[in-house]
Amino acid sequence: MNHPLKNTLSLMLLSTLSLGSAQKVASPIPIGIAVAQTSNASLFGQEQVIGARLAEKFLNARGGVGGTPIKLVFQDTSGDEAGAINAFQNLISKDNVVGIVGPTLSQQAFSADPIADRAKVPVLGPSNTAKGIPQIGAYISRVSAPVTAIAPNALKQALKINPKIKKVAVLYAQNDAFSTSETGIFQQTAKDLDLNVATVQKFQTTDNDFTTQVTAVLGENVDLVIISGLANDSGNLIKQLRQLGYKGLIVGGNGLNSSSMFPICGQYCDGVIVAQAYSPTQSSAANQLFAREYKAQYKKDPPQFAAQAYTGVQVFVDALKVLDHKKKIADWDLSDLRIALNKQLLIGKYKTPLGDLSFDKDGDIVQQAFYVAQIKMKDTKNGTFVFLK
Ligand code: LEU
Repeated sequence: MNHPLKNTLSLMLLSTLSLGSAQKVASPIPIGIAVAQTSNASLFGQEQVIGARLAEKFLNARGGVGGTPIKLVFQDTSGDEAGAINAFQNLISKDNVVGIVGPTLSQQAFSADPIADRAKVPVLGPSNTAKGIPQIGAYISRVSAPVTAIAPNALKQALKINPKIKKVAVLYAQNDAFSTSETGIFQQTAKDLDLNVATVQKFQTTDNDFTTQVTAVLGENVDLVIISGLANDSGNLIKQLRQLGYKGLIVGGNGLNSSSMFPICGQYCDGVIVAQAYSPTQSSAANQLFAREYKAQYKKDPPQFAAQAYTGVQVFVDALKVLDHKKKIADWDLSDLRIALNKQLLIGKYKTPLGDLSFDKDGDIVQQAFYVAQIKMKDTKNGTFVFLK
């Protein structure tokens, strides 16, 4: 067992493995997509997969990176931290991706992003909106504008629709990092707007029965309800609020920004106000192309999470193109490229479906325009987000 040759062999093997620095970049160029393809979070992840795939198709049809195509490598994060960590590890060490678009939830990002950061692999969050995401590390940026930029818009719009609103109820999922971050902004904005926050109710993203919370809300006679949660929980909460008699306006956060919620709350989704970081009518040439392609394939307007995932892939490709001019991507050492890619993406300017964008020094998105939409249900399963602003 302890044959000297065996030790020599394992030493050789070890040094080959640690020669990660000798690894070249594969062709086609692998870009990791780590989003929720299963679990409740897949209600959002499905839209992200579609957006990323459209970017791959569209950008490769236009020459990829200096003639070399990109190839998306998908690793399902599922909906929890362990799933995201596992997906990130596979993408970094097994699939040798140049960078990662993901994960779906901020709750997952706080666990998985540090792994990529330590490995010096650039991450673009496609939907993480909690405070503090880009501050996780130098390799972490995002194309999803934070709660601070988004959430207040929905409240202001609700006050335009009903200027008489005085008393509000706030509900949030206390086991979710983004929901707790977002509710902080909602509550602060409500106070800034001189609204009276009559009650704050907590729930879990895994809850199905909201009788306790709804009873408390109804007891306060509020004229606005503000919800921060994910799609399944929020959908059920809205339904129960309406069924038990709540008649006022409802503002929903980023987790209510998906038509996947419609079959859950059905006709009761009607009228819910949700702020948006993307509009299908955004006038940039990049968006005209994206929206047209999406519509041709799916017969409806593209949703925000698809547009943001598309944007994440595009930012990587645009930054890779700049580096490719300096030295063909295939000639780069993988770890060197990852480091250079991170630097390049942070200094670039991008023309995307979200409009013109760049990044601040932390890696947070600098975006020009935001919007607000209201849900309009056609029947018990189908509806649309109608843009108010
Ligand atoms: N914005 C959420 C978050 O940061 C995710 C989104 C898919 C609802 O967790």
